[in-house]
Amino acid sequence: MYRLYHHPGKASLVPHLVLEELGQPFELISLDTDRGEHHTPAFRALNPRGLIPVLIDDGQDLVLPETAAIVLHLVDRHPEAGLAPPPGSRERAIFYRWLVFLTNTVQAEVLAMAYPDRHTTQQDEAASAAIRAAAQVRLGEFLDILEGALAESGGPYLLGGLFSAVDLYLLVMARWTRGIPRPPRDRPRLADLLDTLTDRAAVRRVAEREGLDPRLA
Ligand SMILES: N[C@@H](CCC(=O)N[C@@H](CS)C(=O)NCC(=O)O)C(=O)O
Repeated sequence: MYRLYHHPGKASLVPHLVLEELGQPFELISLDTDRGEHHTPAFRALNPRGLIPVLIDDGQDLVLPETAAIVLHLVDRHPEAGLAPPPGSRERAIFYRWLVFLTNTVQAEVLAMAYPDRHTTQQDEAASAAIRAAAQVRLGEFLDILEGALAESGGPYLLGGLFSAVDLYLLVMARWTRGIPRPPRDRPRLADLLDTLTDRAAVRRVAEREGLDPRLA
């Protein structure tokens, strides 16, 4: 049995989508981040950084923070679901490329945009606004790279004809960047992919469970 610490719309949305697509039984444990429930000693014992998500895999006596690590663990535990190409294959290498790009480049930049005060020692609004604006420019460039990847793969997915967990990661990053000056849907291939993903029954169920707009991004 899996248990996922989550808060609607946060990074936990990625493994929530993966678990639903896998069709595996899981339990959601909601943390109210507005009330600081992710900073309790009990939760920090699971993740010293006090960040969501954390996955508990009872079957393996495993406590696993970090979104990308959780995604990799889940797709490897359930290879029959085909949410990632087989390890060692050329396609798996491309899967790694986009997973790492999404987590350590796109997601990191979104955090700079969302929490600019954590990226400067100058606690004034002008410094935060400058950091936010620069992050939005870079995010626009990253979305262009993803649009190019869809052109190169032939689409509709990042791995061409193969739907995989990196598309679900991309969906959440697109959701988080939907408010920037040049949002993901300004790019035709990304717009088509987002429509394809939000049409999926599992994605709709997750959006409803988290109380999110079914369009998500
Ligand atoms: N590298 C971590 C980052 C996780 C993260 O930033 N989680 C955010 C939610 S999107 C969080 O828990 N924020 C609470 C806070 O910063 O106080 C991962 O990918 O799991």
